[in-house]
Amino acid sequence: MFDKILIANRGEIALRVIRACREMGIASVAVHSTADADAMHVRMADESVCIGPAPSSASYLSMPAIISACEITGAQAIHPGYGFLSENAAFVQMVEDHGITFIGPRAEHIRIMGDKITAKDTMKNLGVPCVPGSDGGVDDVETARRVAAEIGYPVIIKATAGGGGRGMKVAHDDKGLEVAFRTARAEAKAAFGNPDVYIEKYLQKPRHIEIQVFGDGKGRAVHLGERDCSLQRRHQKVLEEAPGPAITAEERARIGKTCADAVAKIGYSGAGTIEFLYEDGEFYFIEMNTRLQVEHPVTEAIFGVDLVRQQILVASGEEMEFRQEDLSIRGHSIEVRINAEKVPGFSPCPGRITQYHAPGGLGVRMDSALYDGYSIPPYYDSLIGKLIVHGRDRAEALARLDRALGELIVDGVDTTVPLFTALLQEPDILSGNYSIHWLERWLDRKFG
Ligand code: MV4
Repeated sequence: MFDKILIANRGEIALRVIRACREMGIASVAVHSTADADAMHVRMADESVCIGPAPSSASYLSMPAIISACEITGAQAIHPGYGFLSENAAFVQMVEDHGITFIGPRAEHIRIMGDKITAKDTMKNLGVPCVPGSDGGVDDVETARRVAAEIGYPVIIKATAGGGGRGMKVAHDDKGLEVAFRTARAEAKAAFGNPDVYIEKYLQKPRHIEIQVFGDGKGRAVHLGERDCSLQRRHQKVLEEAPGPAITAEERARIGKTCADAVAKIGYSGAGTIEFLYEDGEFYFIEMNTRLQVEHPVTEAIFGVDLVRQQILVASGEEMEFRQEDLSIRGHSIEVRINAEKVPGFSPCPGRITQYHAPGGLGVRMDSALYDGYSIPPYYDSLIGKLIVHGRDRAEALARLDRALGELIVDGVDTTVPLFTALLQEPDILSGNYSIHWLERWLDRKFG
């Protein structure tokens, strides 16, 4: 096992990893930008290293600065958290070339899943159900027309280098296809330096369901059910829950096994998430994320497992602490993302926290790096906390969420808390009846 791990991240996820390290008797090294000198992750870690100025391009994304911090402190492994360098295959390569362990999948697997055409082709060959569409990329309008005629309109054109909703265009007929195809390619080239696009049948009212998988890197893998992440605004998740309100135990077991078998077959190591669109009882693969996700705590809550601990165990060459038959679901969990943003425009709202009080009690987990008097810097993501509740069933989780939101105090900046208080009044939210378009339609209706 490692003696010392460097956490190449900030905020609540850095604390999450430091906490796992401490429970495992592993020393932690925080890295920080000059803007984060007073950040909680710096205070909580055993050691810290300043790795550069405020912009993340010169600090949290600086590969040489992070590797130097490892060498200076003698950290044997790097946990990347989410975002920043967590899905950068070149970084993984560089880390390993320096004799340091990357806590995450192999560079090869990150590379495969980073190219959406290759990811889909790989998954299809592994028996994972995919959205009908082009086999591989589409280089010209004529091919695009032929594929669209085959699968039927509407279709969606996506950038292979995209993901997370960037670089997508919908076409409803032959007339719209040419414009959509050309714009998608131009935007893909401009945004990612790669014009390659592919085509899929456009699903009109799906849910976003993602399966948590975990591999030991030696050909064994498990699944930990699904999360429903359909409540999103502009591809930013707002609320996530597990299990998915629309998913049956039979569906979970089936798609879960398909996913676990797929990642076992490629020798995947560590935590991964396989994203699906779910419509009319069918799952359609869209992307795979090769990192620990923001919303992992809802899975931890219902399965009673520590995913970061498993990541560290597997990265150090030890076994994960469970097999599929050891894993079962207890109750229901919901996470809401507390952002320093002003609702309804969601404009970022950095500033000084004049008062912070975290909710507590049975079934409540608050993952946050806030403290009284902390100043949220304007340079980074506006996520300032995650409130995760767990109950015996969905109704209890919802009641607990309402209760916990009432206890939470974040003064000095605007937050997304009022959004969740309002959502808890909505019959569709209370019944779990929502698709990926529900939130934006509700915001339009409510605020215009
Ligand atoms: C789609 C789709 C409908 N049909 N693909 C957006 C994010 C990226 N991961 C994939 N996305 C979508 N792909 C097909 N074939 C609709 C979306 C989509 C979406 C997906 C998940 C969550 C929110 C979304 C919001 C708008 C569009």
